[in-house]
Amino acid sequence: MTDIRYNFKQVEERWQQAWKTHNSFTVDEQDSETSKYYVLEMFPYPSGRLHMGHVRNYTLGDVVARYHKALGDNVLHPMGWDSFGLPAENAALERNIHPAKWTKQNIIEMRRQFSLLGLSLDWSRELSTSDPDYYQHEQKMFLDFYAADLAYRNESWVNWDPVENTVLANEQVVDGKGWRSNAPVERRKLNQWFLRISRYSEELLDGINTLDEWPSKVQTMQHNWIGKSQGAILKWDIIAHPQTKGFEFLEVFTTRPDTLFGASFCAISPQHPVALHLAQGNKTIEDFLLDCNTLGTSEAAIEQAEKKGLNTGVLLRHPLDQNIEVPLFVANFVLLEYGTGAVFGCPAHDQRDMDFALKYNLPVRRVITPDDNSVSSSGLSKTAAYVGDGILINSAFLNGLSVTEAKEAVIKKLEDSQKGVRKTTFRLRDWGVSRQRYWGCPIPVVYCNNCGCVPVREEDLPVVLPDDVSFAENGNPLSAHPSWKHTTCPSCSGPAERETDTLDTFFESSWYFARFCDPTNQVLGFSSVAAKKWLPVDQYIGGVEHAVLHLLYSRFFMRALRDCGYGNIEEPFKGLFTQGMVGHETYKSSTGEWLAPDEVESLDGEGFFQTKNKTKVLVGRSEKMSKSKKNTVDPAHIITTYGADAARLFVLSDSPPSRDMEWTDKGIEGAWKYLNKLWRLAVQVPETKEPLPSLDSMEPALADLLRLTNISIKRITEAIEGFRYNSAVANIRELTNGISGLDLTIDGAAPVVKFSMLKLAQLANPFIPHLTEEIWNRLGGAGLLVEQPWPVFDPSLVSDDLLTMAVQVNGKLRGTIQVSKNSSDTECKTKAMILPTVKAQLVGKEIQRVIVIQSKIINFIAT
Ligand code: ANZ
Ligand code: ZN
Repeated sequence: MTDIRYNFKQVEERWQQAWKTHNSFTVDEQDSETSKYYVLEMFPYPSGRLHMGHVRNYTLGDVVARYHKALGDNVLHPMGWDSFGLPAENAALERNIHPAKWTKQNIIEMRRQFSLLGLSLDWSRELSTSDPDYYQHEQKMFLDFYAADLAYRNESWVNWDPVENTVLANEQVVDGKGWRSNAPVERRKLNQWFLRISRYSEELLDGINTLDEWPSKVQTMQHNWIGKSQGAILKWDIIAHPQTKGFEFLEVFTTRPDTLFGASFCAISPQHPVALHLAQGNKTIEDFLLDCNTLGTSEAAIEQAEKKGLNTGVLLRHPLDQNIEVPLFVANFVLLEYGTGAVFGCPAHDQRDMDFALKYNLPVRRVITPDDNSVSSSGLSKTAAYVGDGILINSAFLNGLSVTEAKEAVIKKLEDSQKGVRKTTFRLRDWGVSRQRYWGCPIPVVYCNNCGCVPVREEDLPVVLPDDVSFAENGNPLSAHPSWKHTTCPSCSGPAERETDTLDTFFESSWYFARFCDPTNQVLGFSSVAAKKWLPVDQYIGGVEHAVLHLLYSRFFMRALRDCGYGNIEEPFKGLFTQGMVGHETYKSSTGEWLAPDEVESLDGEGFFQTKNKTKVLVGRSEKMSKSKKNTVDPAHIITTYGADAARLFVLSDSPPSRDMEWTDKGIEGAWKYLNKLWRLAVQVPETKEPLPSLDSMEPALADLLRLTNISIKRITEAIEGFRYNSAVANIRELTNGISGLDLTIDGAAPVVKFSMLKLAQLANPFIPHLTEEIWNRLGGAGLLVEQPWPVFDPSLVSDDLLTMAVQVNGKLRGTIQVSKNSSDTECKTKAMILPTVKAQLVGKEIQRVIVIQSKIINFIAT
């Protein structure tokens, strides 16, 4: 009885081979009949090894893809590699292996590991972003952006990561530190390429409202990141001062023009032109500016730093009152790139300004008083700003107005007297895309002494990265290369130098989903026809850490490409699902080193011990798997020990996909045990060709199983639709128990059990595709299971949805009927009329009227 042992190795290999032979997951481009469904998981960086986060992410997507295939959709489920980026360069440094070679090896290894998982991927569309076939198209896009003034070069202050030796986007600075190096970020001034994402601020903001299949937390994060603020820009005249020649006034942006009469100082950013001007010949100011520049440019860095200012000695005149003068400070919390890089401070109604005023001894002038009598304004704190709504006081012509009214009144006055204008600003900054790195897409421009910056001719694309680079020195190997950068100018044919910066790798991931729709297009990254056919991605799945990086850039990219003639797509991702992380307990030895799970063993009741020396191990709580804490579990090892189906089942069953899950030995063993149980059960199903008997003639136990089977179809379908995969798995187990609990000796059991087992195989297929395919085959199911349509339930057997209605004739109860919740009155009547007991009462009579009391009673009035 070799059948009894479930040989997952053989089974998984057999069916992976069969799917391959049948091209089961290759998209049919000719098919224009069935509706398309595009499922995509955020593509991986080819680090060389699959981790559990990958397993979870790609298994989640695989369930969606397999389910939609079964629904009859033409499913596109591709895979590729986000293969540019720093780790490859680090490998080059550490292991003396070329980034291209390292990347290639990693892709081969990861592709192998992915195929072990049995994912329903269309590998014929595979792409790798470091391949010139891929990046030549984005070089063309860059040139199109340049021509449309969507890409520009500008000298600007940047976040400089001193460890990675490169510029970081604001989005890549986390708490003032580089997102990967974790090193405090510095400020530097450099010539950089930017993409004009800010042109789309309003559109990107509005578009969020259409994304109703996105998690609301991601919508909110994007909303806040774009950060629309409505207010005014106002002019403060600079009172003549020996050091301010050439500067007549200062413009400040405010969202609270209503508080203008409470202003007690103005402050400018350390990089503001007035600050730079004042620093010339003033050592104190100069030193202060230098000190401020050690801070990154990101808002987070600035927010967290201690607030510091320096009084410049310059005085400014209030825009609406000649008699008020306030001091001008340089302050480290004023951002150069936001608003005008200058603010007025109103300590009474802004906490930051209040702290600043207390520190530098500036007046606090209250101009708003709460309008509800519960808080008397005299009782307000002397150190806490009042930021609530209220009525204006101490504010000349504004006195007595509400905050909203005052805002309008001030803006009108400012506009009339030409001291200010209404203004909407956005927090969203243009996207700096220059990186001083080798392993990225070359920016296709050259610099010529005669012509300046000149785009490379389209026919000369791609600008290919040179292979022979040295990583010996610090800095960018491209600029150190002896010959690569020397070229001729496309315009005057004189000598020119190539741009040696490469593009931020988020550039590649901003359009790869469109490339998958048209992977062999030689002319463009993708055609508008292909985009129209396949985009948007119906279901996108990935980590929430990309909420404002990749997801916002991609939304911008589609709009920018639309404006460059690439087709009419705006939103790239219709549905978004963000999955939780995979965690594991952490272990520390008695001497305080982290230990990997396979270095410890548990002794029942006595806790954990280090296998090597039997010393007690300290067990920490479950945390995201990470190399530094050694709490990782290698998927490859799990797959060789338990098989892909067990790994898939466990990551899907433990907790709702949106939440974090904890990897445990118990969990994976539980999954493995279940698979074995399912297999033993399937093997016992008697062979039969008998058709399913009718429900009325069935033994009650069989009818119950048939009902459970139908209910399971309904519940599992709904759970899959709602991304409640853990509930789906629970329902699968319930049906399994239902089948295994049946007494096979009951008369007529065989066809019912077989029917239920086949349905179970179908329902569990998206989760555990290999074993279910084997069961289907063994029980004589037709063709490949993966090609079968999704099962449908018989509504009359789904008692979940069934109600019992009383049937009366002339007010007297004559029987009951079972109807589904959504049945119409006519359906109910028809069903009631054919009840034998009702029929008997109606013989020879004429129905005068039928009274239906919804979901409760049908009463036939007959005479
Ligand atoms: C005066 C004022 C009074 C302000 C008050 C607030 C409260 P949001 O809402 O985030 O757009 N601000 C303007 N430009 C700035 C810059 N470059 N760096 C730092 N702060 C800046 O914030 C707008 C408010 O932030 C503006 O309104 C300004 O302070 C400050 F009771 O003006 B307010
Ligand atoms: Zn030239």
